[in-house]
Amino acid sequence: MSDGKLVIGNRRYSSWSLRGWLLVRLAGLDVTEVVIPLAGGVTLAVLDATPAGLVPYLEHGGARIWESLAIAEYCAEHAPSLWPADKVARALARSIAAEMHAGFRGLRLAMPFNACRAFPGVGRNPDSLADIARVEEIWAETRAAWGGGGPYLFGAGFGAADAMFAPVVGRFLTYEPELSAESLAYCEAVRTHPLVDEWYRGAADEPEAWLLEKYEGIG
Ligand SMILES: N[C@@H](CCC(=O)N[C@@H](CS)C(=O)NCC(=O)O)C(=O)O
Repeated sequence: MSDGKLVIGNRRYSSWSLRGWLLVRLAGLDVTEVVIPLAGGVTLAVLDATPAGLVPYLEHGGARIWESLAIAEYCAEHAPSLWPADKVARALARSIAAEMHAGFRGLRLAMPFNACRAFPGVGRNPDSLADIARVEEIWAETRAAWGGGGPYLFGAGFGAADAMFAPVVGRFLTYEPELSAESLAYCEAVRTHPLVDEWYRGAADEPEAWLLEKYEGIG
């Protein structure tokens, strides 16, 4: 018997669920996964299953946790290495994770997450391009300061900050905006991480009945 449940949206579309799922898996929490196909707006089954009407939602050992950053903090209580050990690096990791959580609306709106499609060149507008430039700045500065020991933002370990940016990598792979060689290398490192790859394989296996024209008829 598991210690709780993780409610997520379907893998093809649910960028926030990818964050929560990665965090829970990285922390090694033993939970039953409940996957709800998203309706592309308000999903009644999500409203029924979660306190805030949003996925991801985690119940574990008597705790109820929603909002991706809160899930990150809860998971880090079980796996402290999700955040960097150095206090200064940890402050930066939390700052960029929070910036990701709170912002980048232009990017989200113009380039909706779709783990199974390629829409190269679509979605470029001043807002999305400004967000992409900021993401690249964050990645470059973080890796320059802390990433020397490996391919991820803070080096060798895929941590909470990487989990927060994983769906952005997914968007970049789908919409193929122009990126620096360094950003492309980071995208490759994230995409080939075994857990991210597991998510993508799961997305490819989802039933056709879950496809939404809203996210498939782009471009
Ligand atoms: N701020 C929330 C955002 C979660 C969110 O917007 N999730 C979307 C799916 S990716 C959702 O549940 N939308 C409602 C729906 O599709 O019914 C978090 O950090 O977890």
